[in-house]
Formats: sequence, C-alpha cells, structure tokens
Amino acid sequence: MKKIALISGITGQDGAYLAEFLLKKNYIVHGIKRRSSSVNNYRIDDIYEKFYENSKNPSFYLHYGDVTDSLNISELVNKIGPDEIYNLAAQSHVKVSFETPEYTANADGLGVLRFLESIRRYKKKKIKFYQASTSEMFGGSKPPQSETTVFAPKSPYGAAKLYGHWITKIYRESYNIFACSGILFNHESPLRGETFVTKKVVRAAVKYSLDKKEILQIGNLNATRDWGHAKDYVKNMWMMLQKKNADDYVIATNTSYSVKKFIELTYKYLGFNIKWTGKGLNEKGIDLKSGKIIVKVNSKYFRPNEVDNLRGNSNKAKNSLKWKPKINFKHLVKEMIKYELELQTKKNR
Ligand code: NAP
Ligand code: G4F
Repeated sequence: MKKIALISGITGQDGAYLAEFLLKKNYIVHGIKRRSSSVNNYRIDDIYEKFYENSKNPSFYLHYGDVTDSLNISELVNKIGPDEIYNLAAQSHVKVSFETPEYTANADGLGVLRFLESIRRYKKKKIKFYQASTSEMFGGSKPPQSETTVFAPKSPYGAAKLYGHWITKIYRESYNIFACSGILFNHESPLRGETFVTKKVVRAAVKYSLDKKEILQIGNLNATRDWGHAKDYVKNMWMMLQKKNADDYVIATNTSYSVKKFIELTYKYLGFNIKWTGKGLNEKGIDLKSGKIIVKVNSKYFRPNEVDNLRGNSNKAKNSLKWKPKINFKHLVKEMIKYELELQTKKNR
C-alpha cells in the first residue's frame, strides 16, 4: 500500500520541494491550494504534469482549500484519510505580518489548531502531523539557538507561529497524537518567493549584470541569518515523521552571514566588487569598476521590530535523526544566481 500525504502550502517553496521528494518515495500526494484570481502553480507545474496529467496511475492531486476555513480542513482530512499531514501553509512574510497581524494569527496560529482538531476527531487511523515552526519564535534570544532556548518573538508572525508550535506540543502530550514541529531556520532556493531578501538580492544583481542599470533597494544590512537550502529541510520534515516517537527539532546549518555579506558575495560571483560608503539610511554600495551606485538603503524595507541574529544549533537533529545539511551556503547562492540568469536571459530574448 502506498502511503498518503496531505500537504498544505503546496504552491509555496517548501510545498513544491516536499511534494517532489515524497512522489519520488512513491507516496500519493494531495496538496491544498488557495483559489486566486490568477494561477500561481508555477512551482508545481512540472510535477502536476508528470504525476497527474500524463500518468496512467496518478499520484498527485490538488484540492482547493484554506487553513482559515475549519470546515474545509476537516472535510479534506476526512475525505483523504492521509497517513501524514505536512502543514506548510502560512502567511510567511515577517514584514507583511505587521501589516496583516490578525490574518497572520488566524492562518499561522489557528490554522494549526484546525488540523490538529481534525486529526483528533478522525478515528479510522492514526495520522502523523508535521508543523513548520520557525526560528522567528526565538526573536531576541541570543544565538546559537537550540530546542532549549527561550522563545521571545518580535513580530506578529513569530507570535502566531509560537501559538502553532505550542498547540502542536499540547495536542501531542494531551491526546497522544504523533505531532511534531521542525523549528526551521531560514532556507532558500531558486524557488524562493521574490520578496524575501535572498531572492530579491539575486534578482537585482543578475539584472544589473545584464543591464548595468539596476539598483538594489534594501532594508537592514546588519541582520544575520542562518541560511540553508530548502531541499535539505524538506527531507528532514519527512525524516521527523518516520521516527518512532514524535519530537521537536531545530533545523539549521549552524553558520550565519549578514545581509550585507550575502549581497557582497552575490555581486562578487557575478564579477562585481562593492565598496560601501555612508552610514545608516545613507549607506550605499558602489560598483568598484564602474563607480555606479548599485545598492541603496531604503527605509521602506525596515521592520517596526527586527530579529538581529539567528544561528541555529541543530545537534539534536544530527544525533537523533542523523540529519545534516548537504548543500552549503556558497553552493546555494551560486544555484540561485544560475537559475535567475537563465530566467532573465530567456526573458530578454
Ligand atoms: P511560502 O513560499 O510563502 O509558501 C507558503 C504557502 O502557504 C503557499 O503555498 C501559500 O499559498 C500558502 N498559504 C498561505 N496562506 C494560506 C492559507 N490561508 N490557506 C492555505 N494556504 C495558504 O513559504 P515557504 O518558504 O515554502 O515556507 C513553508 C512553511 O515553513 C511556512 O509555514 C513558513 O512559515 C515556514 N518556514 C519557512 C522558513 C523559510 O525560511 N522558508 C523558515 C521557517 C519556517 P499561495 O501560493 O497561494 O500564496
Ligand atoms: O528574507 P527575509 O524577509 O526573511 P526573515 O524575515 O528572516 O523570515 C524568513 O525566515 C523565517 C525563519 O527565520 C521564516 F519563518 C519566515 O517565514 C521567512 O521565510 O529577511 C531576512 C533579513 C531580515 O533581517 C530583514 O530585515 O533581511 C532583512 N532585509 C533587509 N532588506 C530584508 C530586506 N528583508 C526583505 N524581505 N526585504 C528587504 O528588502
């Protein structure tokens, strides 16, 4: 019998990588996608074609749904009867969560509860549950952050995710549900959403390499992040659900870089060296060769409150799950550049 997985957030970065990973493992995969006025399936188009449209025995199905709709979630859980649920759906942008705090709480906090309640009420089999928690829950706590670090969120997103994290643990302990959270540090890929800093930097740098005009408008240059590759992180999601006992794990690379360093490295790989001038909101990055301004700080991209330093200690996952990231930071940056170069060159043809 093939295992059945239900993934919320299937159209997102992790949803696409996880679906591909599970399909290769011979799962039947059901994905929940939101209705939108324009189609946004580009990350899963290839697998949909291969495992649904062109397959004699389809193993990939899509369902309309929304984690803010409890009737819809319980109906899908009842109808599909999955062995494993991966809850990846979220309003996942930290800055946007300051502008849509109530919606973020509903989707990222209560959305988790809706799945857990549906699982608790489902009596035909035991369903395993994975929750995508986040290093944003650590907020102001100093690095390296591990499973025992105090949570101190600094954004509506971090607070909503912390509710999702705790309610997962509470349902595990109260109802003996196999429910666990991966406390995921930042993870990127060519499929990263375009308003997150890594993708935004790579896009602007590639554009500059082609038109010699593009200026990257950026916010806080000094924050540091622990950036891994999404492919490594989705594999870990599956590994956590294959363990005998459910538990929570920090998933990180244990190294961090500043936003400024990420920018310098990206432009360097494209053949440009940056000289920084000015301070604070007047800081600028100059292309050493041409003397042109290529990076400008813009107050629009600052948050009302910032998480300054994130660097995870994922020794528990290393020891207990035998997991460690395979793709390093430099490879990640190069892969993102290569993908973007191909895309923009094609567009310009
Ligand atoms: P993403 O690219 O932003 O994808 C989020 C997904 O959730 C999208 O498919 C989105 O649908 C869907 N979604 C949003 N609101 C929804 C709702 N109300 N109902 C149903 N679906 C909804 O995020 P990601 O990077 O793949 O991250 C996956 C999960 O891991 C998220 O929960 C995120 O918070 C968490 N996480 C991510 C990172 C990271 O660095 N990537 C780190 C820690 C935790 P649309 O495509 O229609 O928008
Ligand atoms: O790429 P970011 O928007 O990611 P952030 O805020 O760390 O959140 C991501 O990682 C979390 C895990 O820690 C996830 F839970 C969450 O869902 C998301 O995937 O920003 C990274 C850093 C921040 O310090 C931000 O202030 O980059 C800084 N930054 C500077 N300029 C910018 C910009 N961020 C964005 N998005 N856009 C800018 O122009």
